[in-house]
Amino acid sequence: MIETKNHELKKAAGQDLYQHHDYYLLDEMLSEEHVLIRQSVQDWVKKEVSPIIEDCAQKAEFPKHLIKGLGEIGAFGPQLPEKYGCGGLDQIAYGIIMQELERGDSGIRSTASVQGSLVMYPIYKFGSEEQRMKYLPKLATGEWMGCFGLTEPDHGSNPSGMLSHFEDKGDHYLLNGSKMWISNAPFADVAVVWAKNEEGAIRGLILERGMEGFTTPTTHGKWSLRASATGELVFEDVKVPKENILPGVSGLKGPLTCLSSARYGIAWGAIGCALDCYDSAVRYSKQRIQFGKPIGAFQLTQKKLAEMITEITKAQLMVLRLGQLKNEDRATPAQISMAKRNSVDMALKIAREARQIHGGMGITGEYPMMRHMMNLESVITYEGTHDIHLLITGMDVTGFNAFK
Ligand code: TGC
Ligand code: FAD
Repeated sequence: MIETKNHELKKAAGQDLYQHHDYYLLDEMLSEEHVLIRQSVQDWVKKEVSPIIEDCAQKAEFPKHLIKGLGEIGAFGPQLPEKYGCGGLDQIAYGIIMQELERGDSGIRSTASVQGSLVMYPIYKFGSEEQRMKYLPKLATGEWMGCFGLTEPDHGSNPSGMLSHFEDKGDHYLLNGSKMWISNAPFADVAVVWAKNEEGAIRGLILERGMEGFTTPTTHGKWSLRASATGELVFEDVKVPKENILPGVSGLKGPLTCLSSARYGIAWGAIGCALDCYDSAVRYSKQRIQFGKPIGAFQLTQKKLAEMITEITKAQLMVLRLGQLKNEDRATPAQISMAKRNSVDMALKIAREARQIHGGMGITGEYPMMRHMMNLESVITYEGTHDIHLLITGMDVTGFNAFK
């Protein structure tokens, strides 16, 4: 009997046996459509992502062939109107899609959330109708891929100090500067770039691959998000046509509004990592025999699992309520910061605990914890670091700005 269980465990290693966990019956608060969307994205991830993702991460390769499928399942801009070829879904559906993609890998969710929240959303929210019609349908299918350039080598948490700038040359703008740590940059067809005009106001520009002076060198040597492509954006006297400026916004609130949408997606997405690690740990603890018993029968293992599902359930409740508020356009940036910070921190802790439950096997690519854990080190840093989000909450509750 004991031998049989350890044998079954070896057979299970490397397979995606994931099942959703809903301890507080939150599905009763979702629509049938939400549950169907979750199942269909989960099925797609099991079929297309799980079999290849470990290998891609080990080789530090972005699985570019998945882009078409991501477009087909509606992962690019699902929350934007159907008129532009997008999904026309609500914010909870958007969150569920991000959760299921990130359950597969944070890099896959990154690709989708950059495309939907950081490239398509600013074009939709701040763009002209011509810009929307030109870019959104192609971005929705994945025919064109986009990236979002805010961070610079010397300005990460403090983007208002950015140095990238452009001058008005009459019939075009002349852009100079650089961006760093840009997801999707190495293969993006389109870049939404934030830079200062001659008056120092931050504006959004749409750049296209092939513009003279615009290059996108790849960032190598990452230990995290290895299945996602990261790069720089370099602008050396790039002539940007005047019709490529986003007319609807000026100032830092432009990029920060986009970040609010992407951070909301991450708040759901990181729960996907936590669910995957918990799911694997529960199964392993029932099957792995030591001292003549499944390790799940020991109190210390149960403490780990009980705390994991408690924290997951709390985070699930938080993002569901946040989704309701977002559907009503009542979610504040500070509420979104709290959820992003909480979900990612929770997921990182769970990845570590779940890794321990798997013992030595936990460090191998047969199980997903190490990959999630490494990925989450980026997720806890990008879109506002853990401490920046704490300071946003601190400012919201006290009224004092502790950033500067
Ligand atoms: P501050 O004076 O506070 O704000 C400037 C203006 O922006 C408004 N605002 C927001 N609007 C919408 N959403 C938000 N979340 C907003 N936060 C602030 C604010 O009301 C103000 O408006 P107005 O009308 O008065 O001008 O700006 P600050 O310079 O003091 O900075 C504040 C701080 C530190 C919170 C902000 O800069 C920040 O969030 N820093 C973190 C930077 C960050 O998150 N970078 C992310 C780069 S993109 C990325 O990481 C993508 S990874 C994608 C992936 O692969 O998934
Ligand atoms: P810094 O801002 O230098 O921060 C370093 C440390 O100082 C952090 O711990 C921070 O919390 C702390 N700190 C900073 N200011 C304060 C303060 N006032 N009080 C207390 N502590 C403070 N950016 C984009 O624009 N587009 C992208 O697509 C993108 N993708 C990314 C992908 C990856 C894999 C990574 C790692 C990053 C990506 N980023 C992207 C950049 C990301 O948003 C930044 O790394 C992040 O905002 C932090 O900036 P920084 O790395 O310069 O760190």
